[in-house]
This record gives sequence, structure tokens and C-alpha cells, in this order.
Amino acid sequence: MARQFQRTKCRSRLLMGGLLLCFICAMLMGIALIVESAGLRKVSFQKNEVQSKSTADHTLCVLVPFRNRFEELLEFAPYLHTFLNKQNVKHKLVVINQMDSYRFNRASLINAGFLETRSQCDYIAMHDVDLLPVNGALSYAFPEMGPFHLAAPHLHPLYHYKTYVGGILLLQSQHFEMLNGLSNKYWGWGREDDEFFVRMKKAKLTLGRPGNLTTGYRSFRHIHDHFKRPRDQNRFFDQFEKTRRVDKETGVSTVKYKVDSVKDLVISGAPVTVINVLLVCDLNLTPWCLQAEDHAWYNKSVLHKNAPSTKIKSISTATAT
Ligand SMILES: [Mn+2]
Repeated sequence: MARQFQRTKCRSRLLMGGLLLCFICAMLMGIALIVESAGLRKVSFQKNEVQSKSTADHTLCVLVPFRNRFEELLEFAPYLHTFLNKQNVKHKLVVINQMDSYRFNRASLINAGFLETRSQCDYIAMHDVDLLPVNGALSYAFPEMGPFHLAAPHLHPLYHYKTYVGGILLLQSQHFEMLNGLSNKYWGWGREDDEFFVRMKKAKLTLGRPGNLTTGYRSFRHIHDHFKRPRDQNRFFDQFEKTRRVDKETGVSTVKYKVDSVKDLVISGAPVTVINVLLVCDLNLTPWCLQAEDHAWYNKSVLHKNAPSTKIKSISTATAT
């Protein structure tokens, strides 16, 4: 009996010892986990340090396609310069001013601006002159993961369709080159950004966008005066048909232009480089670069059609005299 008692006592001691060991083990593991997680935190902190260091190594060229928007530029340049400085984003503001008399070509101006500034920056922002970021959470940092659409449809005051990539788009220079930039076929207002969306999609680039911001559609200020500056939404000849599909032929490698002059200005403390550009249009390829009435043959045909009215005019003149 006594032996049996001693055995059970021994067993319970072993059990107690085992439990104690388990407890100690658990404690040790816990401490180890805390140490490890502290280590992880340290690692991720170091990673952050590396990231912020690499951000400082990047330079952003803000490419602003431009024509006759002087008042908007006066507001845009100092505002964005201050906004980017607050984010410690090294940047250059580049205005590409279309001097020729063709219809406005936003895409070709960005292509030209890219080629002229390629050596100075490793990423670009295609930036409308009339769109100002309001929320400080809108980051202009180097888009490591691929194209970053800042003026996202859930934040832009006007455009809310899913595939919208206009307004402000950040892009690594190497990605812009890889996509052959933008199509040069879009003379007049709009659609060049939709074509660029398809280029990015086909190249399987991941498009990033900011998350939900509390400011919603008030995240940007659109300073466009639609009464003063109506949009050129005309579509001439076969423009509609020819600009419906993805353009595999034209891009940054084929854009034709002349640089008239380069001017460095400072607008309320913001350094701005203005590149005065004369775009070259191939009238056979894109006759819609001119308004219909600017075509010599179009005028001839209109004059021909008007021939009877000229006669009437001369008759009435005759009656008057
Ligand atoms: Mn606008």
C-alpha cells in the first residue's frame, strides 16, 4: 500500500514537474515571440528607412500639357510646388506649350515633354493644369508598384468611370517608354487617356490608386473655367473611327515636333520650365489635326457650294445700286 502510495505521489510529482516545465516553456516561448516581434518591427522600420531614402533618390517631372491657360498656370505652379515640397518630393515643373495652330494634342505634348526631360527625372506625372490636389494624403511618391492614378474616379470631382486614368497619372519613366508613351492621333479634346488605359492593361501593369479618402470628390479642386475655355469636342473626317481602337503605330517613339524655345520662369517662388513646342502633323494620317474649315480643299468645296448665294448677293447689290 505504502509503495503504491509512494508511486502515485511520485507520479503526481512528475506530473507537477511536467506542468511546471510546460509553463516555463510557454513563458520562454512567449518571451521569444516578443523578442522576435520586436525584431520584426525593427526590420520593418529599417525597411521604411530604406524606402524613405530611396524616395529621396527619385526625381519627378511634372509634365503639364498647355495652351492659353495663363491664369490657371499662375495658380497651379506655386500651389503644386508647395504641395510637393511638403511631401519631400524632388520635382521639376515642366509646361509644354503648344505653339502651332493645330488642334490641341495633350498626348503628343506629353510625349514631347518626356523626351525633352528624360535625362532629368526617373518618373513622371502627366498632370492637368487645372486640377489641384487638396488632401495631403494624395502621395506623389515614386510609383514602385506600377502606374499610380492619383485623380482616381472615386476622388475626381467630375469623372467617375472605372477605367478613367486622366487628370493626374504617376508613372515610372521606364514604364512610359515600355508602353511607347501615348498615341499621337488624338487632336482635339479627350479620349487619349482611355487609349492609354488599354496600353497599360495590355502590358499587364498593375494600376494603383489611393484608398478611400474622407474628402471624397472634394479631394481635388478643378479650376477649369468652362465658359472661358470651351472644349474642342469636334470629330472630323474619320477621326472617330480611327481613334476608337488601340493605336499600335504611334507613340513617344514617333512623335514629331520642334522645340521653338525653352524658358525658365519663377511663378510666386515656384521654378517652372516652359518648353515652347511646335507639333508636326501628317495631314494624310490624321487630317483632323486641323479644324475642317482650315483645310484648303474643304474651303474650296464650301465656296463652290456657296456659288449660288454669291450670285444672289451680286443681284441684290445690283438692285441696291
Ligand atoms: Mn478641365
